[in-house]
Amino acid sequence: MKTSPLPHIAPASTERSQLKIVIVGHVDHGKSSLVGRIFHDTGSLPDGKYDAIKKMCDKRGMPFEYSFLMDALQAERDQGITIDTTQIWFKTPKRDYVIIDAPGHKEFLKNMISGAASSEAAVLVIDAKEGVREQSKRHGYLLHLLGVQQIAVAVNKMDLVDYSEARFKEIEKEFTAYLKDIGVTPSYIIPISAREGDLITSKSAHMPWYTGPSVVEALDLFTESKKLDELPLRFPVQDVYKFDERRIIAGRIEAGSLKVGDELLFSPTNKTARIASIEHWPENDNGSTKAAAGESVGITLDEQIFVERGNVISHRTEAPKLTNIFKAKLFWLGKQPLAVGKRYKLKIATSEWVAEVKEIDNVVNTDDLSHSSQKQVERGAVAEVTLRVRGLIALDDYASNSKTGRFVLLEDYYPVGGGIISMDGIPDQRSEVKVKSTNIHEVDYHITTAQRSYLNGHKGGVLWFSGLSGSGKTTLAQELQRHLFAKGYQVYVLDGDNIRSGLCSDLGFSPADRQENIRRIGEVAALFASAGVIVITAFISPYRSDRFKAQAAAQGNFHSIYVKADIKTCELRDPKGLYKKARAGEIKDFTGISAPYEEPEDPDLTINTTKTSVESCVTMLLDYVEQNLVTPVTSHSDKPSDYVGAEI
Ligand code: ADX
Repeated sequence: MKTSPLPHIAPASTERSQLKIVIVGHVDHGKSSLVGRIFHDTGSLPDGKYDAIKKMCDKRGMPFEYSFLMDALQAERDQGITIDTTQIWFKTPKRDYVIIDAPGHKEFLKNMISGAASSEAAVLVIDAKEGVREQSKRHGYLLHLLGVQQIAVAVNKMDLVDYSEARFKEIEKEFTAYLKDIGVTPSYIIPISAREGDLITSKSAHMPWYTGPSVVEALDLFTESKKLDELPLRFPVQDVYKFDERRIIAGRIEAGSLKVGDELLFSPTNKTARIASIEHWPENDNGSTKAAAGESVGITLDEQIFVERGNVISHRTEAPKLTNIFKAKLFWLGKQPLAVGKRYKLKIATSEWVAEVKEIDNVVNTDDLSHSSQKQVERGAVAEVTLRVRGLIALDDYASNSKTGRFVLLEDYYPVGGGIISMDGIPDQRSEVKVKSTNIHEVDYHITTAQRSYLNGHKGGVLWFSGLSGSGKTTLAQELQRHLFAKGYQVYVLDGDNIRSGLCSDLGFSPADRQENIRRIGEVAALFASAGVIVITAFISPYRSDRFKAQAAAQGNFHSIYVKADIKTCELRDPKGLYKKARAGEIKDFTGISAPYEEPEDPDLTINTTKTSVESCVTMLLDYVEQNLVTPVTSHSDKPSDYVGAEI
């Protein structure tokens, strides 16, 4: 929580509308010339620039090249002299244009992928003589991946093919077919000559057969991302500020709109509250009681619920999906290949997670769109992958919302990949966190998780042991507890037999009773974990769905550990003589004999107790705890002393 004044967010210019575009294409297909030409023909060049370049060319006996203009402007931009990323590059009578990717702008992909720069439309340049190249296809695929839906294809250098309609049609046919396969329909395909100035701003006498718009006319026909207003509300929380007694939830509305009095749903907590007020930055305070996509606003609520950065606000209906797993089409930029089991920082809207690559489903060859199964994804490749996080993320299928349906992966703070989300075939897990009670007013605990970790020297978390009766859960839980306690850690064991004589003494072993048993343990364990304790649970927990609920309760602090031993071994061990009784029919619903055990599908750690000594098993568990729960304190402000007496 911050107590600083409202952040300065410059109000968006309201005078003229603006469209952000990207111009992409093969290196030699004439991007620079096109941009240079557009600048010139729209009268957008800085004074004297054209003459200066012309003079220089004449002096050197070179023909004038529009790309030189671009290079000169680019050089200035790179030195930070005149142009910044948000500067208007050219203007038409209709509106201003910002070019996100200037030719040669190396950071383009990173910026696009990270969402630092998102463009609303694109011009993809193809050389009429060379035709569609692998790189042209890759760019088409990338635009699709990055969510740019308005695309104009400029078939450049038509002068070199005698303005041939047949050649143009050939390229048009090939490229349209390719784009169709990836689900992209270009809005316009325009034959142009950047060098000669054909179809840049107006019709061309050289190509009377073409009746569509010129490049600039096509750009003017594109729409600004106003449509976002009409989508369901998505308001990712950027920060929560405290002024007097008021808490202002600040962020940028990515989609939809909201107004005072609206009932809001907060994800992933699934809490609700109404908007009491909309706070405006002094610069653009018009007293309005509503706000819409694209606006940065602060809101206050009618009741105090716990809200933090990364939460996504929506209306109650048409909420984002909640999931710990999703499929993605991803573009990989990392120097090291992406591989199954690797972990990266994941950013979706304002939330950050640690994501693990669960599967690489396909690596896509962008040239012929063929798929292959590979173990890793190399730099520059596109792949379909499954990513998993601990905890529930609020997100959308990319097809329904491009803002909350895209993500970035970072390694050592650098973006290494990004892409779009598909929830095809993955269930929404919101029902797992539904709260039945009403009129609940949660209180803010005032002591943060980070502060507790600082004091304890480790994080709180649930180590959820699951396995058959006799697999070794209790033995390992006790041994692990002993070692962690000796290190001075806050640790506690919740064990089946003990809990069943108290908290769960009313429960038997029917599926419904086991479900309730695990639900209670899951909630208790989550409380222990949020109190900063390492809680080890030793329960058979035979059903996947029940374990999942326990995981959801722990909100990201859950570690599933499969204590694995086959039924034969367990029966041989039979420490409590229960297998014998079960075989004799004296115990009904006995797990492994007359009741099922669903193996954990994707545990964080598997300990095979049939092959490994207790000592080695404990070593593995200790290593796991050190790696996942004991991290050095990174932020000075995690120190409790910084907060003592201070307003949080
Ligand atoms: S769970 O299935 O609901 O997770 P839990 O771990 O709490 O079970 O309890 C399992 C313990 O209860 C076993 O270790 C065993 O000592 C005892 N027990 C008694 N009856 C059964 C049964 N029918 N199936 C499994 N365990 C049983």
